[in-house]
This record gives sequence, structure tokens and C-alpha cells, in this order.
Amino acid sequence: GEGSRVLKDFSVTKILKEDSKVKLMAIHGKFEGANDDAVLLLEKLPFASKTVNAMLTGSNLHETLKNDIYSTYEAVSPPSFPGYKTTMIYPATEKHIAKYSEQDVFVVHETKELYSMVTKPSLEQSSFSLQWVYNILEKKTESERIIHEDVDPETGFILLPDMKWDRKDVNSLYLVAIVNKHGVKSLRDLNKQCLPLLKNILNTGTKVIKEKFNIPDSKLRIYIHYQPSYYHLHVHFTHVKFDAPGSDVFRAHLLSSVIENIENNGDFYENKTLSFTLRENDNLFKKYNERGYFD
Ligand code: M7G
Repeated sequence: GEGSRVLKDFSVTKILKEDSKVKLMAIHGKFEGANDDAVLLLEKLPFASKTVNAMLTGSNLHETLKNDIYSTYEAVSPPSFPGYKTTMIYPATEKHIAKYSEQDVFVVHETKELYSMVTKPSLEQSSFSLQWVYNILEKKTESERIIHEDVDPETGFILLPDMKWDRKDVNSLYLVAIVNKHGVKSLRDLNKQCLPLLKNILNTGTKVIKEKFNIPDSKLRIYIHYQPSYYHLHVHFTHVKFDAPGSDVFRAHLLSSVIENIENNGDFYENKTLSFTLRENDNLFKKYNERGYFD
């Protein structure tokens, strides 16, 4: 598609974020002759144990330090080995550029009242387009990647690889289950009626992952984000060994706990104060700020 234009024609406008720990860089840029902006994510790929020997023997090493028994090298791996993974967002909106930028972070404790007065009315403006979600549900894109599909309109979902996964390294497995049902925006909307759906995702998801990837549920982190970026209910399945972005206490709600909380009290998430972080360029941050929440 349009996004896969060659990077030869790409010029960097600004480095949005650099994370040397997870070896990721987010870049705002433009393609030659294009009016629209693009966001490019570069990410180093994990080494594969199967091919590590071939990679080593084919590498060119340049010594950068030698001290007693210690030496370091800059290594250039042979061309047949993947150097990095790139994710292209094109055309990128202001919101995408903000999402991937380094920003100051603030904690919000969202009461039931704050949700209905501040968060809910601004979701329309704050959130990203759900077009990619509908494309998956309508089998217009990524259909060949579907790992499991349950067509039930109320309790069904599509399980497929998350965009963040390289689809190779099972130790960093990252799948996402997208529900068929429309209109369940987020954790806040979950109640008794959703229990069959949530249980189906948990039970079927773990069963399928065991069958297809031989990963038991004791190795899985299964959770819902609050706030999500995309307000159509979806569940994250990540490998416990993988320190997935957004798996911290301010964002991840374990699906098993969500189910238990609703079983004990059907209105749990309608009434609960939910804490999350906002970044200063988020539209929602501006709404809370305008109301004097941070004063
Ligand atoms: P989220 O909690 O709404 O937002 O999760 P986040 O991106 O801020 O975590 C949405 C999940 O869907 C994330 O894990 C994304 O990596 C993933 N995702 C986003 N997009 C646009 C796509 C896509 O086009 N295809 C697939 N397979 N996954 C996506």
C-alpha cells in the first residue's frame, strides 16, 4: 500500500522518541513529494537461537574496546538476517505523532463522576479511528493471519498477532483478541452481560495458544488496557517473559481479575475509581487540565 513506499524517499522531520532499553526509535518524517506526514517506528529484533551460529560466522566484527580479557565489537550481521523491524504509519495524524512522542506524564484517578463528566464526552475527539479494527472483523486485512475465529455476534472474537509482535519469537508472543460486538468501548462498559464474552476470550484464547504455540496459560499475561488507544473492546495476550509496553499498573487490568470483580458485583466497573496516566499532548489531558484537575 501507500505506506510501503521505499524508505529511500523518506526524510526525517523529528526524532519523536528514543528508547535504548527496548531498542526502539519513533521518527516523524515525510516522503519525497508527499503532503502527508508519516510516523516510522524502528525496533531491533530479538536474536533467534536456531540461526545464531550462522549469524555469528557470517558477521563482520569491528573491535571497539580491548582490556585484559574484555573486548567489545560493533557487529554487522550478514544481509540475510533481520536487522530491525519497522512499523509505518502513513498518513499519520497529529494524534499519532503525539502518541509516539516523548512527553510528560500525569496520573488521573477517574471516579465514576469524572468519567461521565470529562472522559466520556471527549472520547469521540480523543480517540483514534477504528478503521483497522473493522478491517480485521470484516476480513479486509490481516485475514490470513487469523489464529482463531469465533463468529458468535455476542460472545465471539478474532484472535490474531498484534502489530507489535514479529510473529517469530514465541518468547515475545503478543496476540490480540478483538470482539465481534460493537459498542463496548472499554473496561468502563463491562458488566454482567459481558461475562460470557470475557470468559470465552479467556478460556478459548488460552486453549488455542496452548495448541498452536505450546504456551501454557501459566506463561501468559492476559489483560485489558485502560485507557485504551482504540475504543472497541480487545484483550492483550502477551508472554510473561516479554516486558510488553503498557503492562504496568496504570494501564493493564488482568482479564481474570476483571471477570472475578464483575462476578462479585455486576456494576463494579461502572462505579470503580480507575487510575491511569495521561500524557500532556493527549486530548484527554487537556480536558482534565481545563477543569483544573491538576491545579
Ligand atoms: P490499545 O490498548 O488500544 O492501545 O491496544 P495501545 O496501542 O496504546 O496499546 C491496541 C493494540 O492493537 C496494541 O497492542 C496495538 O499494537 C495493536 N494494533 C494497533 N493497530 C493499529 C493494529 C493493526 O493494524 N493490526 C494489528 N494486528 N494490531 C494492531
